[in-house]
Amino acid sequence: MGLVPESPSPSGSLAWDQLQALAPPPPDRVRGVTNAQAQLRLFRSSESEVRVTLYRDHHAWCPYCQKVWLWLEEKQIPYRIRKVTMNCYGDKESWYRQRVPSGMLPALELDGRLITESDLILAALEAAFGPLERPLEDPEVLALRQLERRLFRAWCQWLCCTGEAGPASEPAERHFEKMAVLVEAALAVHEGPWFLQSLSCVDLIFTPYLERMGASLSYYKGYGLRQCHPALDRWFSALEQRSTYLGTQSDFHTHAHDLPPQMGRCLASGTAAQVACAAQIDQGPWITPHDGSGGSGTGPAAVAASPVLETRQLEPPGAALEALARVLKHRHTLVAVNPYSGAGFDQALACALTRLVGGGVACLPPPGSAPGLRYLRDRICVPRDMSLHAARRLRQALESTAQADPAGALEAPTPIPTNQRRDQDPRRFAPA
Ligand SMILES: N[C@@H](CCC(=O)N[C@@H](CS)C(=O)NCC(=O)O)C(=O)O
Repeated sequence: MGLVPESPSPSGSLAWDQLQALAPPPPDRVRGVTNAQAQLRLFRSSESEVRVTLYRDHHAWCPYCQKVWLWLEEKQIPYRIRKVTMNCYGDKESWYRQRVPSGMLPALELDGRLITESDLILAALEAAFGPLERPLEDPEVLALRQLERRLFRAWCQWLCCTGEAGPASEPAERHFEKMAVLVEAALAVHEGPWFLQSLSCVDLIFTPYLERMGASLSYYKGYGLRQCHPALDRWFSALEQRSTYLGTQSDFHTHAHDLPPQMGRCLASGTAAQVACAAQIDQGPWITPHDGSGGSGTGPAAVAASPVLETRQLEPPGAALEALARVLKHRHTLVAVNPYSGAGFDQALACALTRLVGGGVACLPPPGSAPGLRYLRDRICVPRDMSLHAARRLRQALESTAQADPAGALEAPTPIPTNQRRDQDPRRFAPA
């Protein structure tokens, strides 16, 4: 890679200041590309022109927030962002409850007027700033919005209500299939990958749940939404070429573990295909040798071979360094919140980051550090922490370092809780 200084420490890992020197400066969150860390988005406007504040959840788990977020980004409306905790991962901020007693997200302030309910929010934004390609109340748009809700209900039914493989789950699976075929037929009405002639509000309305369907059906049912539905694959691929979508896009691992507490439960079918998909999502490999440019499932050969089609976007340059910068920013908190971070964990983390940047594959972490490394691996949250490809690089580096732990190479990590995610309480990461 040519990035790594010549002389790492005796343990084989780079020193913290050497790692810091490799980390790129943070990108322009305010005027640059869509990103999950911004608190203000100006595009080409000045701050005095901001009329909108979006209240969305800290971790970008809320699908209704993603819909509004994408709309603002596609229309390049300047706005502020205030982040709020969801019940499943922490206590709601009291200032938010004073504003929105139900605590529900998203909410939006437009010229000082508070609006809740994502559809009403989009309607208010449309009235103020004009439609995104076609009005929400256009008859073709309305019919497609209803179809989105039908697909959503079919997904909930299959994912949450029928757990057994075989006849018990077949009607729900068949019904979902039928709805997905209707969505494919709707995509075939116009030329090009989108629901209408070009990207419109309809695509943004479908995005949050189609993203979550792809992830959850792969993890809990071993079902490849994109593999089974070529028009949906084409639609996802077109989205993956937009920086707006990429800035809000999550990954399969994040959704597989953020959905159970939000949905009540997600039932795994237990088939061989499902077990294989879940294992790949949880344990990798995230980067495969098929993949010249890096990123499991991104090169054509890897996509064909993998049961998990998470993205077709090739790994962009700089993914590993993006991950490095994000870990370094929160290094001390990451160590403090990790229940396994005893003595030596800091050293293990330096070792993993050295592997991440392409140096020190011989670097051995202190004995017993594997559980802490895997705990961190399992809590990377996309896009809250970093992009999908950066997360793959980091997961891979943490896991390969854990495997080099002479005392616990095979030690299983503590399972991620399914009824709540207080392990993801954002308070300790709040800026001072
Ligand atoms: N119909 C509402 C649904 C919003 C909704 O269900 N929000 C969930 C998050 S996805 C929520 O805020 N739940 C309370 C919480 O999680 O704290 C909308 O479209 O805005």
